[in-house]
Amino acid sequence: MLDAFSRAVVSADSKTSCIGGEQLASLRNFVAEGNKRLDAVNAIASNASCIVSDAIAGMICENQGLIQAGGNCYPNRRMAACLRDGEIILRYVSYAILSGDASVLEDRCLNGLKETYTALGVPLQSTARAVAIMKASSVAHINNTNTEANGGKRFRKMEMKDGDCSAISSEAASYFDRVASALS
Ligand SMILES: CCC1=C(C)/C(=C/C2=NC(=C\c3[nH]c(/C=C4\NC(=O)[C@H](C)[C@H]4CC)c(C)c3CCC(=O)O)/C(CCC(=O)O)=C2C)NC1=O
Repeated sequence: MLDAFSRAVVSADSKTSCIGGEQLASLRNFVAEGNKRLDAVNAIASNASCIVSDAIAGMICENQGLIQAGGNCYPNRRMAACLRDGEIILRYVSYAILSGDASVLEDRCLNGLKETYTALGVPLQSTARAVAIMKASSVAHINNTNTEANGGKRFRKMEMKDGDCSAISSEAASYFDRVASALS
């Protein structure tokens, strides 16, 4: 498992070079923009159960066969496993955002997940759909653009300083995309 700093070390070592130039500039930026990263992680972690349950509910709304006999969210044991998996995936995405590196997500969550799902008959496309909804709602929480129309009764705005969050939100989006591509 690596983070932005250890990634720079590993990559420099593989070339027997010192860390400098571009790598140092990129780490300097990582530190300078660090509060945005922490706010992004907080935006997801503080709304995790809402993000997960909304995504699984949305996935089921679009495909109600999932909760009928023979569906992979039926009976309740499987529904619980699905909600738990949504939480696991979101948690690992938040670790990747915190460390600025996807390796924790890849190594500890995605490695072998497609094979496990295939063996258990967990539908990959439905999982990808739930992940896509989690991505949309997480990015909205990071950018603080979530609306009452989408949030309903549980709508809540985070206390955050206004600023340009485009870099951190597209980085976050890229980790969700990695989940989707690992399952495709
Ligand atoms: C650390 C990382 C980690 C991950 C990611 C993980 C996933 C994981 N999900 C599982 C099951 C499962 N996962 C789902 C998930 C779903 N079913 C659906 O229809 C939806 C599309 C989807 C939710 C979005 C279900 C229903 C099961 C139970 C399947 C069964 O027992 O038949 C299992 C089999 C063991 C178990 O049931 O607990 C694993 C290992 N475990 C881990 O330790």
